[in-house]
Formats: sequence, structure tokens, C-alpha cells
Amino acid sequence: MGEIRHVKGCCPLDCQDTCAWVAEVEDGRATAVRGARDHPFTRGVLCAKVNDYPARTYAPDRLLHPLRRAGPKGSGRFERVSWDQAIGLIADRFGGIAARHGPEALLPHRYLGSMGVVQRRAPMRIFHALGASRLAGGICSVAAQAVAGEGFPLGFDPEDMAESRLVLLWGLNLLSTCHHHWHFVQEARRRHGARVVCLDPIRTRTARRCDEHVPLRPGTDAVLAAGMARIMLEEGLADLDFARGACADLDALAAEVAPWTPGRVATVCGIAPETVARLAREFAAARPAVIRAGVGPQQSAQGEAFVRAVHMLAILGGHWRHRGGGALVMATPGLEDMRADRADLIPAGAAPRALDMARLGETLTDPALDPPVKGLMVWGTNPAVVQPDAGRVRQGLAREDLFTVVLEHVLTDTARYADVVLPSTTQLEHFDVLGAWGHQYITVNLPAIAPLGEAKSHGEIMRLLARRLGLDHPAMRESDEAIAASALPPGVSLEALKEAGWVKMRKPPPRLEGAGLRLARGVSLPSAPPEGMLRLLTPKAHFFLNSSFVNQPRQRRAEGRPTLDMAPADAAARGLRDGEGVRLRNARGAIPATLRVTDAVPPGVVALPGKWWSLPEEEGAVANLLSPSAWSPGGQPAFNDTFVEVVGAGAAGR
Ligand SMILES: Nc1nc2c(c(=O)[nH]1)N[C@H]1C(S)=C(S)[C@@H](COP(=O)(O)OP(=O)(O)OC[C@H]3O[C@@H](n4cnc5c(=O)[nH]c(N)nc54)[C@H](O)[C@@H]3O)O[C@H]1N2
Ligand SMILES: Nc1nc2c(c(=O)[nH]1)N[C@H]1C(S)=C(S)[C@@H](COP(=O)(O)OP(=O)(O)OC[C@H]3O[C@@H](n4cnc5c(=O)[nH]c(N)nc54)[C@H](O)[C@@H]3O)O[C@H]1N2
Ligand code: SF4
Ligand SMILES: [Mo]
Repeated sequence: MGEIRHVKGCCPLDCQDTCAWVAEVEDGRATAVRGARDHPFTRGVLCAKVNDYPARTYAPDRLLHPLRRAGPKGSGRFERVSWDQAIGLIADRFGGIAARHGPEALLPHRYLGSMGVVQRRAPMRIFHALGASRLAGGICSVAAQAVAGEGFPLGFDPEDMAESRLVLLWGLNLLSTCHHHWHFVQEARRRHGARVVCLDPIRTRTARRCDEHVPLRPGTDAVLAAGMARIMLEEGLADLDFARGACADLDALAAEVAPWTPGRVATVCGIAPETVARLAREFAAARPAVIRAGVGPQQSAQGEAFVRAVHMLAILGGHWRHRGGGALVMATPGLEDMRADRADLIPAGAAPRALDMARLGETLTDPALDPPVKGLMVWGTNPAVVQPDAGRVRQGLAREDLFTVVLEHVLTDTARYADVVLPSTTQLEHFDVLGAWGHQYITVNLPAIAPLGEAKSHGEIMRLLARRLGLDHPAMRESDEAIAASALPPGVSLEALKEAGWVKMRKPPPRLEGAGLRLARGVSLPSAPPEGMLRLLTPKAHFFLNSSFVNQPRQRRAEGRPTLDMAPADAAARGLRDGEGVRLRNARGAIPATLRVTDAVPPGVVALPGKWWSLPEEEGAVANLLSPSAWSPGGQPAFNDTFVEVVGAGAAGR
């Protein structure tokens, strides 16, 4: 037995908590990762997805060398090639496409599979230097970003939640998706006897642990908020001084919420009128209250209305005056990681078009796009599963005239469509620096082990490809550490970060006086399902991180089969029984699931947690094969505006 080394690192995944971990290494092999005990947020534990992360690194289906397609696109048939061959092929094809169609015919497509500066950003330098199409938008919290653009603050230090007297967990399944926040909620209970209320159509794991669950209908959050605001204004419970200081349209707001009586709100939201009034009074009385808002309710046509609504309530209540009060949608430490993309490398005079990443299906299938996208590189995301209207994405990826490169750890549904697959290192094998979107720490990740097989970091892939493409800017030769360091804010040195493991960027709570915010924006209502159809929600699965870990045996066993939750009345109306196989279908496609009849979802709504892969086919519940090409006004995919029929698995037809 060799000596055990302990290496500081952090979880790379797209999650609010960005946990600091300590990797244990014995004889060059990573044996465990454990939450860093002295980290004030992580507090020594990881989560049910990640606590065996070495199993991901050493997984038998891990990609360990470059592959070239050897069968039809999507078939998953590949042959092994050397790095030299793979890089040569990519450089030839990308170079040829740029020469023939112009560099805008190349498109980078990346997301947050790893939130690391190097893994997320380094390859972008190639595309900028070539003058390729730029990538805009997102598929997660675009509504929040849009509302932030209007001046709304979105958040504060979540550790301050411990000072709250009332916590509304609004559209957030915190115990599955970011459980480290729970500690601060519990602190508020212990210290101040805070009450905790969960507002979610589904009785989630989190809802069960709160003092109260308000099962409002999806997309009706702004209506409930309007009803609460009306009562606060009518009964003189609003903090008018604060509200006048922060917003420019208080009178318009009063007029807008006036029609939303508790009775009308109750009808629209599917809750009791007394609940509306009681919530409003409790919310106004707490000093302070916090609304910790999630991502789920942002993913519909009402996304921005939801984010504005929680701010509106927090402002009317004056909660921002107090530590631990206000609306908390996200928190960041202010890592300046966009800088690491090096947009300054875009050739002088070029102004490449920006394509919305949330419309990848449209981009790849639009016959009018000029130039068409002919070369695509995908990393840190699995668009064939996670994008809206994923069938259209697959149709685009299947184009014979499209040359697709996918950087991955495993052969995902997307990677199966690639012409070239490049094996990326996992977090145990590379250096990186991470920001966060649920707290205010910047965290370092030191490599714990050497890369397995022929896997390479995205910094290394960038350097190899740049050399072959003849891109000779110093930025193309920067080391991974230098790339990461380029994102650090003033006052934070890489050396100090490596020594400490993390640094908290304490930011003062946002000041709203004089912000001139506009709160009255029209209360919009969700569209009703077409006759006979149900609204499909696809919340996060407890044991998966989006579509990651679906292929890992331990997590898959724990999550079980793709399961559709349906209210007893909806099941009875369809003659469906608990435990039977069903198909969800609409004009775009059909997917299988096992039915669970439960009162944990309201009538009219069904829920299929998890982003499953296409294989094995009998469990290929890729919900986005059913979601529409539809977005919120700000551009967030409206995943929750999916309507489906549910029929027995044996039913005729698709
Ligand atoms: N275990 C696990 N953790 C994760 C992830 C994962 O996949 N699995 N993904 C990570 C990522 S990328 C993200 S963005 C976060 C997301 O974190 P969360 O926002 O907590 O997760 P979601 O499941 O998207 O949505 C939360 C809840 O919103 C509810 N909801 C849906 N529509 C509405 C609505 O209209 N109104 C209200 N009030 N509620 C609604 C859903 O029922 C769901 O329970 O989690 C991160 N952490
Ligand atoms: N219907 C529906 N659709 C949704 C959602 C929903 O709730 N319902 N949620 C949306 C949300 S909130 C989000 S954030 C997106 C998430 O969508 P994605 O960002 O696509 O997230 P994942 O599915 O986890 O896929 C990340 C991929 O990156 C890979 N990866 C991880 N680390 C690395 C690395 O270092 N290098 C490389 N090359 N690859 C790496 C993983 O293996 C994985 O395949 O999905 C969105 N889509
Ligand atoms: S997925 Fe989130 S909670 Fe789990 S270890 Fe990673 S950062 Fe922590
Ligand atoms: Mo997300």
C-alpha cells in the first residue's frame, strides 16, 4: 500500500453549489473524493451524484482515445485514430470549410458540462481567431439573465439566509439540486424559528421537508405574486418608502395587481384563497423574508414574469433592507471568466454573426441560413438530449454535409453523431479554476492523477489544433494555468488560490435605492393544454446531473426507470394503472415511461424527472423529443410548455 496523497479540487458540474473536494490518491490512482471539511459552504459532504466521482473517471465506457466515424451518423460506429490523425482531419475540414464558405460556416457549441475556465473556455480561442460564428444565449437561466439586464439584482450571499425569518423556496427542489443551501435554511429555523414554505406544483423531496407546501399550477407564479402584492398594498403592509426608492412605477404596479383578488388568484393557481392572503401577511410581517427562487419556473413562456415577480414581492416587503432578506435567484463570486474566451482574437474588421445556442436545431436545419453551418464543435453539453425540440437537433446533426467534432468523456447521444470524437480529461486529471452560480467562492482544482489513456485537457486540445491550423498568437500557446489565471478578478492571485483552495469574494448586498426598476410588466397566464393533453414537467433527477451519470450503473440503479408521475384523476380518465408501461406522445414524437399514479402532482400536470439517453430503447425517455421549438421572451427554452397525450404502451399508433 502506498502513501495516500490528498489533492485539493472541486466538483466541475453545472450546479449551484460548486463543492470543494479533496481527492485521495494512492499509487497514482484516485480512490475517493470527499467534501472539503473546512469549506464553509460544502461542509464536508458532496452529493448523491458525485460522491463516487472516481467511478466516472475509471468507467469502463470512458472515452480514452480519439475516434473517427465508421458508420452512418448516429449509429455510434467508430474506429480508433491517433491524435495526430484526428487533429489533422479536423484542421483540414475546418480549414477547407472556412476557405470555401467563410469562417462563419464554423460554429462552436458549448455549455456547462464542466464549469471550469479551461474546460469551458479554452477551445473558444480557436473559433474567435478564425472569425467563426459566435455563440449567444443559453438553455438554463436565460430568464434570470434577461431580468438582470433590466437592473434587478438576482441575489446576495446565500449564507445570509441563516438570518431570514421566513424562507420561501419558490420553484426550487433544493434537497436534490443544491442541498448545501439547506444548511443555511436550517440555521434560520434554529436561530430564528423561521418558517419554510415550498411553492412548487410537485410535492418534491424538498416540499416534504418544509413547513408548508403550496402546490400552485405551473406558470402561475406571477399571478400568485400579484395577489399577494394586492393584499400587501390594500392592507398597508407594504414597505412603501423602500418600494418607492427602488422602483419607478409603484402606481402602475398597484393598478396592475388590483384585479387579482384572492378568489381569482386561487382559481388560476389552483390553491385556496386563504393561502394567498395568509402568505401575503406572513411575508410582509417577516423581518426579513427571503425568496430563494429556482430555475424550473424560468423554463416557460412565463420565465421572466416569474423572476420579476419574486423581486417585486421582495421589494414591496422591504426585505432587501435586512441581512438575509430579498430575492435570491443566483449568486456568483465575480470570476471574470469570459475574458478567457479571448474575443479580442476575432480578426480586426470582422464582425461574426452570433447564433443563439438554444436554437441549435433551427440553426442546423434552416435552409435560408447564409452561410449554412458546415463545421461544428461541441463540448460540455449533450444537445441531442438537452435542447428543446431535440428531434430537430438530431435531424441537423445527421446532415451528411455537416462536419461535427465532439469532445466528451463518454459516447453520449450527441457524440454518436460526430465525425470525430476527442477524449477529454475529467476533473481528477486536469488543472482548472471555477466560479459558481449559487455562492461567492472561487475554487481551484489541482490535477490529482495523470490523464487516463490519451485523454487531454481542453487547453491541450486548443494548443494542438491551433498549431495545426497555423494560428500563431501567444494566446494559443498559453498553459492551462495561464488560461485559468486570465479569469481571476483583481486582487486574487493564482498562487494564493492554489495554496488556499478557494477564496470568498465578499460582495456587499445590492443597493436598490434609486434603482428605478420597473415592476409592472403585465401579468401573463400560461396557455391551457389542448383538449385531452397534459402539461409535461421535466424536473431534475436526484441521481443525475442533467444527462450526466445516466450511463453510470450506480446512479442509474438508484434513479430507477424513467417514471411518469400522474394524478389519480388523470390516470382514471385514461384507464391507466399505477406501474404500467405508457407512452407519452405529441406531434413531434413519442417516448416510453413507467406510470406512477400519485397525488404528488396536480391534475393536468405530469412529471418525468431526468434527462434520459436514447439507449437502451425501452428506457429511452428523451423528453426533449417532445418539447417545442418555443422560448420565453428573453430566449429561455420553454421546456415546461410541452403538452403530451399519455396512452398505454400497447396502444395503437406511434
Ligand atoms: N440532482 C440534480 N441536481 C442538479 C441538476 C440535476 O440535473 N440533478 N441540475 C443542475 C442544474 S443545471 C440546474 S439549472 C439546477 C436546477 O435546480 P432547480 O431549479 O431546483 O431544479 P428544477 O428541477 O429545474 O426545478 C425546480 C422545481 O421547479 C418546479 N417548477 C416547474 N415549473 C414551475 C412553475 O411554473 N412554478 C413553480 N413555482 N415551480 C415550478 C419543478 O416542479 C421543480 O421541482 O440544479 C442543478 N443541480
Ligand atoms: N426538458 C428539459 N430540458 C432541459 C432541462 C430541463 O429541466 N428539462 N434543463 C436545462 C438545463 S437547466 C440545463 S443547464 C441543460 C444542461 O444541459 P447540458 O449542459 O448538456 O448538461 P449535461 O446533460 O450534463 O451534459 C453535459 C455533458 O458534458 C460532458 N462533460 C462534462 N465535463 C466535461 C469536460 O470536461 N469536457 C467535455 N468535453 N465534456 C464534459 C458530460 O459528459 C455531459 O455529456 O439542459 C437543459 N435542458
Ligand atoms: S453536483 Fe453540486 S452538490 Fe454535487 S458535488 Fe457537484 S457541486 Fe456539489
Ligand atoms: Mo441548468
